[in-house]
Amino acid sequence: MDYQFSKDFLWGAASSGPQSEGSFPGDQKAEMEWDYWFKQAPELFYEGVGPSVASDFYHKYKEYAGLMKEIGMNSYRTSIQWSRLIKDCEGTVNPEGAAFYNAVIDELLSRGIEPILCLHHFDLPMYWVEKGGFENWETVEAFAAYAAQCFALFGDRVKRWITFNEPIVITEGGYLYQNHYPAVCDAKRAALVSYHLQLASSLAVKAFKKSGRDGQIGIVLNLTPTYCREPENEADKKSAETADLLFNKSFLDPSIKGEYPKALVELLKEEGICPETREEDLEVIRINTVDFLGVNYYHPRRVTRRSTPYTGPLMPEKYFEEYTYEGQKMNFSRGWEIYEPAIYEIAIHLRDNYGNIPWYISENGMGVQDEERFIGADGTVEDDYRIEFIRDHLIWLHKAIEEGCSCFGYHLWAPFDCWSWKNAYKNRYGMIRVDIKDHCRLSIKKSGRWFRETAGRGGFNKF
Ligand code: BGP
Repeated sequence: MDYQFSKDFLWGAASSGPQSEGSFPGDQKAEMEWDYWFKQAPELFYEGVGPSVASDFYHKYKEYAGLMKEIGMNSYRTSIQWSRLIKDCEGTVNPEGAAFYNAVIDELLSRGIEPILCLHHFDLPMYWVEKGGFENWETVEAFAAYAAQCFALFGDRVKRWITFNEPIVITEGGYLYQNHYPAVCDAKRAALVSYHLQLASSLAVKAFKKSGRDGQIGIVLNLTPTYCREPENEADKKSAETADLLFNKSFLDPSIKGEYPKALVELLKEEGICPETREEDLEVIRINTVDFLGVNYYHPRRVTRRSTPYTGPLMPEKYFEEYTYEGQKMNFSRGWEIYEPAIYEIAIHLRDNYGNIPWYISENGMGVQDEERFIGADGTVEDDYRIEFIRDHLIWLHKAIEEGCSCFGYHLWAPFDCWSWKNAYKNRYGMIRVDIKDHCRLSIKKSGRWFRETAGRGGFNKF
């Protein structure tokens, strides 16, 4: 086999609670930020589709698990919805929610699929949003208590936990670029939220150790390798370094090394937005580093020095401008560049600068609009572009592993089409098609068949 991966390699895919489950009468789920935002402003969501049904994983989890097995997955990451498991600020457990997650875990395990559970995927319950969300210290403590509850309820069977999915996106989406709730633009609040998210993550790690459960706990970060246009130009290089500091190192360093990069602290101080810290909290971060890392990789970031003076509210773009790389390969549906070698560069960077921490690709994928275009005569979505996308990324990942990088798996986003926040069902990511106009009818795409064969053989040959 030209590209052979290890026997225990994770072949799987990821989704999340809010993007797959839906919420239904009688499930006792509390409202979370996306339910609320959709109710307030449905026009912001593609074709007015909100999270209420999503992919109906709540009712169809057995069918989904069966199909996931059929496409060769040996592992599946999803997230527990805090708002489904816990009813209120007092931490009251919703028995329906607990029963649902127990059933999902058992179903997956019975099919030989390892459940990897994430504790937060952009979905803060409204009872905490109303108290200031992650700007409020109480939310941080409540997150740690909720995490401890999850370890107690499900830790006998779940062996890999994730504290947060893409915490930087919570900050940038909610407090800078306004594509997540509360959709404000305020760098000082953003910095505080980031710091509190890191503390919440570190406290969850601490709670996990205290729980005495076997297993490991990690964090999922979306790493965007940053390339500048003119690497020999000092100002250009600096623009890339600053973007890297803000978007990558701000969670990578405290989560893995237990401390913030000095340059980041200095920059925040210069801007007058550095949160106040307590020595005992920094100690929590120092001690409670993660066991492993999940890397979500979709696209690189290409920057150059500013050509015009920056005006407007404080934003990361004060320090750089993004530019289009001539000849870049694009996924036009999502507007994201496709650049496979970055996956190799991430791996080498983790090997050389982060102690070669064990990690896996926790998301990588290609969202395509109007996939109906590719339905063939027998009704299958012929998504050769997705097969090519996965294969080309795996080739670079394989090279990194050959060179000693500790990557233990590859998860595609997503096993099945799921609800994508404001983009709703615009772009389809799954290896399993979900026909949302026909009661979420499910069918395996061509990529699902390819994945089954690849995972089954533990790799693939050159074409
Ligand atoms: C990641 C998120 C996922 C998922 C994916 C695809 O950043 O963790 O939740 O949605 O991106 O992106 P999008 O849904 O914006 O197309």
